[in-house]
Amino acid sequence: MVKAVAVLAGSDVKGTIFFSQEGDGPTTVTGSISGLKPGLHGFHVHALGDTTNGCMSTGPHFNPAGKEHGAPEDENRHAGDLGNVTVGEDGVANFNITDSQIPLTGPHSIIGRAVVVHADPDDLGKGGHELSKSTGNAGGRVACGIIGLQG
Ligand SMILES: [Cu+2]
Ligand SMILES: [Zn+2]
Repeated sequence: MVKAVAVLAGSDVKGTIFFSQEGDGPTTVTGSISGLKPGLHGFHVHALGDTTNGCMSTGPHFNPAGKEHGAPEDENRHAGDLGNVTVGEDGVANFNITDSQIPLTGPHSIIGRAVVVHADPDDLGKGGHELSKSTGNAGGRVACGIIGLQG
């Protein structure tokens, strides 16, 4: 079992996101994020674990296969496309995601990259906006954390 964690520590938004993978199986992503406005918020793995310029320097969505932006269940998606998290009226999102394209080992490992939560919903590539096929038009990067190995 390989485990990883990312801590989101913004001015208002806070959260901890846990990743685990057994062998070559899918990766489980669980966590809680607070301080967001209620509704859907885009949630992705971005390519770089670089926060020298805040979340802006984490690069684009992790996309080792050179595909278009999509929904987690789509064949044509970025590996980092985890869809949306749903925030309740209390400003908290709790989630449990299982995904096969974000391994914690091997050449396409997400260790050392970043997880980013956005201001707006991810349209999953289907919104018809000029940004739909690259970012899901999910708006600003509200909070991010670098994915690091956990013992
Ligand atoms: Cu993103
Ligand atoms: Zn994407």
